[in-house]
Amino acid sequence: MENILLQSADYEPTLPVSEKSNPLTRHIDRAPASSIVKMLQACDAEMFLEKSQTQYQRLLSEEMVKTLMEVAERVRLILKDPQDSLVVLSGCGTSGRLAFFMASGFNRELQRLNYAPVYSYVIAGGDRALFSSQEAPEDDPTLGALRLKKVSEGKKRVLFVGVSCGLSAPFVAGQLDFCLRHPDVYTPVLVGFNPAHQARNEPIPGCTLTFHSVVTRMEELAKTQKAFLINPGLGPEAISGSSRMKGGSATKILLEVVFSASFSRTPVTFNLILQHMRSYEKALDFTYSHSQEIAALMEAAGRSLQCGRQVCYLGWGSLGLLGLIDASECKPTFGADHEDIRGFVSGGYKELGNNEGDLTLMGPEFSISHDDFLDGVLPRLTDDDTVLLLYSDSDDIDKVAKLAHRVREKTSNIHAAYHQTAGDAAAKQDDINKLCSSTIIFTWPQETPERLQHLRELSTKLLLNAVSTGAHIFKGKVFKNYMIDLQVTNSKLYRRAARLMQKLSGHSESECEEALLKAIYQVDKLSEDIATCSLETHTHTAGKAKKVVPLALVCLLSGCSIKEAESRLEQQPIVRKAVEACLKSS
Ligand code: F1P
Repeated sequence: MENILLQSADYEPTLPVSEKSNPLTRHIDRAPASSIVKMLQACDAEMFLEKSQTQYQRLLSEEMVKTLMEVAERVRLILKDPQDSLVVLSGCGTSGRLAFFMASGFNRELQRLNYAPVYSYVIAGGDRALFSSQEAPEDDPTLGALRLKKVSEGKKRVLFVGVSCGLSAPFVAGQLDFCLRHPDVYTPVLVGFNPAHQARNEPIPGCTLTFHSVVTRMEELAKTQKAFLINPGLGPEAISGSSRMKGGSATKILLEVVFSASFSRTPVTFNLILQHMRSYEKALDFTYSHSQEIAALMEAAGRSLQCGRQVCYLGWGSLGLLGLIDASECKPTFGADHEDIRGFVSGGYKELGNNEGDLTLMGPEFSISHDDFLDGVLPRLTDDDTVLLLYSDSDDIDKVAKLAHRVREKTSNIHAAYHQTAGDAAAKQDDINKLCSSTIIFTWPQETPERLQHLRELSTKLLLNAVSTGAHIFKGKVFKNYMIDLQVTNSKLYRRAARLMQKLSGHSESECEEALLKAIYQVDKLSEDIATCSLETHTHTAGKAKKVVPLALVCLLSGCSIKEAESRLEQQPIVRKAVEACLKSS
């Protein structure tokens, strides 16, 4: 029943699906770990609901599968002419990170099959946004178009895949518009998870576009296959608006299905696509069949965050990269510090092959190799920190064991998620097991190596999303199913924060925005100057402040000054409890 309710137009009618709150997770903030995992499983399972149960296109809808087949055929054409053609993947935040993840993964796969690489990526904010939160460039459509133009200079045929889960990022709207204005070279593909009419219609400063107007033009061209829309409904996220979760997973599933089909030796058929999608559904069920172990890991990570300590993911290959991605998302989503959850990948930048190369000198957030971990983090580790190894039977087990030994000397709070194939269990892996206080062993059925890798990656993504989300719930960074300490660093996040304040406080839109601005600028009275500043200035200033939304809420609900709200939040660092206390007494 709730599944149907949450898809229906009259549930939170003014919000697009991607911003709605999910009835399944209404009480996730008070749930024990085992129930949190169950709720996440139920939410993720919604991705694969059939259309008959909802009113929108779904991942497995006939129309969707047909569109994927058509796009795969377009990619096939590009593979035949690598000299003059290109596939560009682009997005902001998680969507941009996954663009990089898939572009580099598929180029590697093409090289292995003796094809020339044809994939490029563009992420808003450049490579520094791969591992750190850079939300502001998301608002700039001109920058998006410029970056696309630059990366595809001189190409005669470009398939552009723009990902914006909420059909909302101006950066991507600018790129799609650029494609529509140069149809001789560019064919645009839009990936997102709202029906087209829910695309964001907010005017973008300095330009005449809205995301919605671009989507409307694309819909027209889609009729003649000059543009493609891949926008199935997935149901609302477990944490409202947290598109890194289902949005990110579905982006990965859809694009992998398309790109894999494009270079399969057999013709792309409806059933081939459908079967491939179903294999991800099975991978999801299989991952959550380890729900008890996932819950235990979530608890361990939560304990570390609660006592102000750290969670470190130490991964190999693409699983390590997923660790980096998961960790980097915690800052905008939960107002986390970059030290709270950190990812490290074996080989660091050498392994990644990102556009801008080694970024280590940009600051501590950009130290991402295991060596960086050994130098900078290991010496300070204690039993209060949680370390999670992410590896598989295709990695160098000796190296994993060596690192595990070093970590074990400093902390017993070491865990592992290990992927193996049925019948291929590695004996040496037992030694690592003995060093770890828990190991989740995922034993996969035999599959082709590349498909197996994709499924293991999805599984790892789900696991990490669960661990980091659950740990932040325990730290009090979620209220009901809302991110209560989100960063307010771009227009989408600003609007989300203002809406959340209205919902929780019952105050008017203008009162909430006033409180939000006071918290951003750290003042008790708004000057004329501040009130007339642009949204861009507000979001830029918000990037320098901490706990903006909790501060604004405490002030609004209790009528106290910013200083007093700060001291209340210091006395009660569990933001959820501080806000609850105000709600009770207001
Ligand atoms: C892009 C994005 C998210 C991020 C944050 C801000 O969203 O950067 O990835 O987690 O919520 O927005 P979208 O354009 O894919 O909807």
